[in-house]
Amino acid sequence: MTTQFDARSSPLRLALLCLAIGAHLSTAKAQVSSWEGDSLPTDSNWNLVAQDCDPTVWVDQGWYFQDMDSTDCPPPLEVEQEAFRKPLNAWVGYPTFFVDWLVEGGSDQSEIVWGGPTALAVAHSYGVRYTFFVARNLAKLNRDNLLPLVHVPIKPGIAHTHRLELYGAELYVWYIDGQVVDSGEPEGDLLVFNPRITWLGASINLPTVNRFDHIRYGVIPVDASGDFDSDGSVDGSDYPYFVECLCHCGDYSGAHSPLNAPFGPDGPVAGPDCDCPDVDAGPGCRWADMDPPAGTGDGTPGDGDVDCADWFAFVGAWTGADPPPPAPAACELPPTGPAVPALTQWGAAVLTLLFLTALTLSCAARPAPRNTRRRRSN
Ligand SMILES: [Ca+2]
Ligand SMILES: [Ca+2]
Ligand SMILES: [Ca+2]
Ligand SMILES: [Ca+2]
Repeated sequence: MTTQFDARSSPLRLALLCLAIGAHLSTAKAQVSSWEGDSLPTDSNWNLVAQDCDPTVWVDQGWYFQDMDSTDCPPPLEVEQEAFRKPLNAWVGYPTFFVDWLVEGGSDQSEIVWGGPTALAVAHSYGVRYTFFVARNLAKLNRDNLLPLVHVPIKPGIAHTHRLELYGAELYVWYIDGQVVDSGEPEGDLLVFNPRITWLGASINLPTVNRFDHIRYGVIPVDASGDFDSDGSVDGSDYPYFVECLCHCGDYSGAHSPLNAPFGPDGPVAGPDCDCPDVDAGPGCRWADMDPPAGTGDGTPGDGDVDCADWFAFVGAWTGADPPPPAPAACELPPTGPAVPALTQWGAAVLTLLFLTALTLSCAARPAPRNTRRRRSN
């Protein structure tokens, strides 16, 4: 499995693809599969398992759109839909697994009862499954018809990041926009008995325009590793996801994702101007929180955020054959600047010097106290 980008769409993606290819020649197999919504699903090895009533689909700036209206769809289905599937057999036996997808469902929650407007499911052949439905204003999880359904209202009009994390048969966690909305003990381990992932868009009773930014899945990366795709290397395959972590700044709608932005000629090299100190990295970016914690911590890397300190740690951990890209604009050092810790000392020294100079000037300009002048006149 490899991360996939549409190299046709921008110089950035071409540069990233070259970095990724160079990295994969020298490292282990990536354990994350990623579709970034910038190509047709069937061009990214998704198997088309259902297509009815000729849905209109297109790709625009890193999003995959589905425009569907069942009004004129013929019987017996009278539904407009398309569904895609991939096997997960390559992940059988792994202790952890995640699915991360950013989606906006285009029609209201009444469609959820009928299975639309969007759904994503991971399941194996003997009962363990997680089926998510995402409408414009509501998300639902069905793990089993014998278990309570979980309904979560969501803000309409924007896309939301959903994330399922699985830890064997011990724990499942469902996040929306970085917040836990449901968790508990699974009915069993997903990664046995022909597991697979399926997703769809559908118009059953209401017309809809759905959009998908990405669907990523695989092994949960190790915290503070810098290794998004768990291939044992920190390189160009991890870089775009690191930059995304650097830039989300708590906004999970994809509005500020550098992976979707129309990059300028300097985009792939200089990087976007992002820095989010003290903003929670979120569950999808713990791997990118790599800096030493401030103060007297226990030495565990990571202080909770992904900011410029993490960028320098990421570059420090770089193992790719090609040199790492230059720092994002927000994280550039002065041209002749020293290393990061010394920069802080240097800044403190300048501030101290400025303070002392200001103090001296202030004292020199201050008139003598009035009572002193009185005493002299006496
Ligand atoms: Ca995308
Ligand atoms: Ca990697
Ligand atoms: Ca920080
Ligand atoms: Ca950090």
